[in-house]
Amino acid sequence: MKHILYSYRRCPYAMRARCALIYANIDFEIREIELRAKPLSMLKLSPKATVPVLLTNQQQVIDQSLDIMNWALAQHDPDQWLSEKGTANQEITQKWIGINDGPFKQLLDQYKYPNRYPEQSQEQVLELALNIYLLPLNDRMKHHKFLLGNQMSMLDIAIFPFVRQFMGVDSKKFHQLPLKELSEWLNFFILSDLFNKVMAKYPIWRDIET
Ligand SMILES: N[C@@H](CCC(=O)N[C@@H](CS)C(=O)NCC(=O)O)C(=O)O
Repeated sequence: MKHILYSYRRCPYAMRARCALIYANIDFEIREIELRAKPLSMLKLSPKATVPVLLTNQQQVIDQSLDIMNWALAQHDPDQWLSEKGTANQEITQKWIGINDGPFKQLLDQYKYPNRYPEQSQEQVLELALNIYLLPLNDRMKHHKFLLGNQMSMLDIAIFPFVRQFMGVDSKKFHQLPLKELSEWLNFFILSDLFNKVMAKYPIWRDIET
C-alpha cells in the first residue's frame, strides 16, 4: 500500500511536505482536498483539520508539515538536507522556521488579506515583514547561495513556499525592494524541477459514499 498525503496545492505547509516527500523519492498518493469541504476520511485521521496530513503505509498519522518533512528525510536524504543536524545550524534552522511559521506567517496573512486586518495598512505590514524577516534573510545570502551555506538544506525548503506567497501578492513591488539575493534564491526554487513536480495538479479527492 502507498503512503497517502492529504494536501492542498496552494498551501505552503503542504508544499514543503510535498517537496520533502518527492525529494526523498517516497511513493505516495496525493489526495487533493478543498479547504471548505474537507473529506471525512481526513478528519477522522486528524480532527484538527489542517493539511498536510500523511497516513503512512504502516498506518501512522503525521499531521504537522515539519514532522512530515523529517519523516521523509529520515527515509532518504540523497543531498543531505539534514547533514548539519546536531550542530549550531540546527538552532539556526529552528530559529528561522520559528519566525517563518510564527510572526511572518501572521504578516503574510495580513498582507494577503488587508481588508480582514484594517488596523494596519498593507504598507505598514510590508515594512514590518521586511524588518523582522525579509531583509535579514536576504543578508544571509549575500555570501552564499542558500540559507545555511552553499548547500541547500531543509531550512530553505521549509520556508521558501511562504516567501513565494508573500512575493506573489505584488511581485512587481517585491522586485523593487532591496531583496536581490532573496529574489534569486526564490527563483532558483520556483524554476526547479522539484517545484515543478510539487505543483502538479490533481483532481479533488472524494471519499466514496457508503
Ligand atoms: N502547523 C500546521 C499548519 C497547517 C495549516 O495551517 N494548513 C492550512 C492550509 S495552508 C489549513 O489546513 N488550514 C485549515 C483551513 O483553512 O480550514 C502544519 O505545519 O502542518
